[in-house]
Amino acid sequence: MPKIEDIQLNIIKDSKGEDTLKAVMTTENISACSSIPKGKSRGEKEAAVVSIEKVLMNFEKIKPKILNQSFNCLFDFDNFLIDLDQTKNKQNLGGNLTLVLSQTFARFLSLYKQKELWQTLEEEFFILNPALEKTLTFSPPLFFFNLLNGGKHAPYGPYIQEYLIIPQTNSPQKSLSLAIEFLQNLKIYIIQNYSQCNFGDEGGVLIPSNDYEEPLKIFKEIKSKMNSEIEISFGLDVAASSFYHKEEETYHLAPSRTLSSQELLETYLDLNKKYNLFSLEDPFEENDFESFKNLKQKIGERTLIIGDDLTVTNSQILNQAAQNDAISGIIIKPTQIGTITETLQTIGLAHRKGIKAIISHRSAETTDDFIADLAIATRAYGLKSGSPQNPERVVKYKRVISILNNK
Ligand code: 2PG
Ligand code: MG
Repeated sequence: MPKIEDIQLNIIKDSKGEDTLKAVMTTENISACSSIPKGKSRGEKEAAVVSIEKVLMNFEKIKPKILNQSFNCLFDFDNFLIDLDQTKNKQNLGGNLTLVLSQTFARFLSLYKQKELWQTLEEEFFILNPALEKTLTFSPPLFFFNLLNGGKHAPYGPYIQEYLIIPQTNSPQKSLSLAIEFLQNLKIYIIQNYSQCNFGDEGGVLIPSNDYEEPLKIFKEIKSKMNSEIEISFGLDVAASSFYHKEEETYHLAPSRTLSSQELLETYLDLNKKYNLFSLEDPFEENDFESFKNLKQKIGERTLIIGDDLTVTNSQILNQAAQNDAISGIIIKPTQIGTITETLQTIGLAHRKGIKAIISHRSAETTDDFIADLAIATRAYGLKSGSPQNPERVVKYKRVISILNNK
């Protein structure tokens, strides 16, 4: 391996207009760069995000140490960072600093080996999870499109954070085209019914109503008019921690609806009867494994019960969730854990436990398409990257399509 001759850390703007990190690693003939996103609805146990000022100071301290070393693989590089940090949640260096370096090193390695990023990640993934190489088969990831934004991602609207469509096709190209058509119809519907159409953080439309069922009614109407040959399923990312009242142990689902977890569970069963939900992400607050389990048992196997804030891409917490039989799917966000190696370990564990991994963007994104390569490399079940309205979201779907066209 060549030594990294220089690393630059730059501050760029994300899709919310806020500061985020971009790193560039160079040698004589290689220049690799990568940038990282940021979440608004963050799980309590996620890797720490430290301030940009502190990141810059930390970076100046560790940069000479990195430049002094030679790393044979991503695993070596990430372990070097983990050792330097010495905390469980990367609070010394900052998970944002470790991740931007880890991601950029993965690109650096690919360029050095003259391979595609997904090939390098695949190699690392199977080194970490050797038994999976023989058992995992490849099929393209399903796309999860968030077309209507609520909760923390919207200035007004329902308290549920994301209303998604999931086209049931193994053609990513057809899936994207269908989502674009659906979104177009949705915009027309919103303009006709609410006179103007605004958008939330992930490029989904907004509605001026707190009614949590309204978006599903609208989706159902649009779906029936489209009459598509490909089944269009619906999903929710409830992000229930964002409207959970700890002291009262209740959920404030809408202005006049405060529910116990049992009542919330029944609400989901009712919605499922009407809308045949394909997936329910974070249906309860992030420490309530028990309610996840109850829902999973009652709702039946057809609906994926997905952990995000619950599991925060952490293999130990995933283990706990699996032991509790709390989930059938897991959201994977590298920012939640702070290195790509640990991300690959968590995805490997998910595969071994029979839990479907869905690789995900964050609400404040950049145009980096790293997660598309990650999804292909790890044989992920799905990719969740918001609405095809915004370039920073579309670029990830398109990267999957382009990888598969050239594979
Ligand atoms: C989520 C994500 C992405 P955030 O909850 O799944 O959609 O949101 O990045 O704000 O955590
Ligand atoms: Mg989520």
